[in-house]
Amino acid sequence: MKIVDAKVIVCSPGRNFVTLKIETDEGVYGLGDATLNGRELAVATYLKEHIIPCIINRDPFDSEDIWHYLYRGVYWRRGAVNMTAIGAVDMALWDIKGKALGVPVHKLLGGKSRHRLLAYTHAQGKDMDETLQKVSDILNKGFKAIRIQSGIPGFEKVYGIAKDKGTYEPATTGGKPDEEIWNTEKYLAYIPELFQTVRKEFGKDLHLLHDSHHRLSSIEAARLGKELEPHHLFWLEDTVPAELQQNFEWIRRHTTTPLAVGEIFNTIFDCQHLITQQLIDYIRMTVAHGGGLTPMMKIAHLAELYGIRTGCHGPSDLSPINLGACLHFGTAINNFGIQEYMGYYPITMEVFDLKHKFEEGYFYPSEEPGLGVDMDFEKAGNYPYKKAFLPINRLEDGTLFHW
Ligand code: CS2
Ligand code: MG
Repeated sequence: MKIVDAKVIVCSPGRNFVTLKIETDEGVYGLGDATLNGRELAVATYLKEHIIPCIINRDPFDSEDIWHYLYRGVYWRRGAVNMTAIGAVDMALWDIKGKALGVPVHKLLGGKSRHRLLAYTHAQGKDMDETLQKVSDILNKGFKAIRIQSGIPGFEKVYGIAKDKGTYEPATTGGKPDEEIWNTEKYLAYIPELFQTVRKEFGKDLHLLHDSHHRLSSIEAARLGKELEPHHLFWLEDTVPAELQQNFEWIRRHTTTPLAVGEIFNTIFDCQHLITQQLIDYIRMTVAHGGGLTPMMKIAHLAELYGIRTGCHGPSDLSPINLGACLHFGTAINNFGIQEYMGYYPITMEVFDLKHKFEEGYFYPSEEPGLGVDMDFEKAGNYPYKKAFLPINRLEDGTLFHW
């Protein structure tokens, strides 16, 4: 089997998505998600100009060698744009292998380690009341795990909270990023109260998660983790910016709240120290931004040795192709923890078709050959790319801060 062509499809059904379609001489094609929110065209161009020419005529079954060719072969390793492009190629190759052999991708990765996969979604509201109402709505849909985010008194916009009644979308279209304002003290004063109220209203059985979006110092994260201990979180995510990983040692010394990190990591080297020192409980790297299924399997196996479980990033700003790949990955590995599932705009699902069944808070493994995700290329053409940026964040005095 040979790769004969590859195309990059940039479309915007509800939001921007970049898809790589790899075609073979046997008529089988594979799909990979190459979306990098707010930097879509950088990955699309990198694929078109620098990667596609290198994979033509290669055998798609040689996915391990192709991965190393693209990772080591460029000399310039790592980085979100590079790794997202490599991830899309790798995803598409596994899709081709599965389709060519007539088996779902999880069968090639190790088979079925479970018959269903726990998923969490987001409850988010502009204030406490709206957030509690969302928790109740989500529970009625059958979810067993909910990430709770709420607008903070005194702030107009906060990460994780939809601008209107609709789905949360962090990027805004237009020529330049939006700006948000932040105050950590106000946040730290409000969040424990929010979780106390949620536990009081909805009881102990529900899994609760929370994301601090990299905004705390290590000592602030330790304080939050400690104050949330009575509410037994499933995880506290992205407390500190993870460039300085010693931070996690400080947080660990002070709290038993489980920690999750990794949505912006892109290689095993970003999480190796955190895993081998057991400084985290969940690794949140996802297939698209983590360089594909090939390296993600190695990361999962490393994490397995240290009792660390996975919790792949699954926002609506990655396409259903990434979610499909994450679900095969989660089906096959022993140390699956949970899968993020924000859901998609209905218009997104006019273009993409995900075969995994979702019911009462769980995904069920798809038996479709390959990744079990398809795309209507004609419909995709009706939704052209719209320039969009993720916001930036400033403190009240104007200092540029972490978003
Ligand atoms: C978030 C994301 O899903 C999450 O946990 O942190 O919504 C993140 O902000 C976006 O994916 C950025 O594009
Ligand atoms: Mg997050």
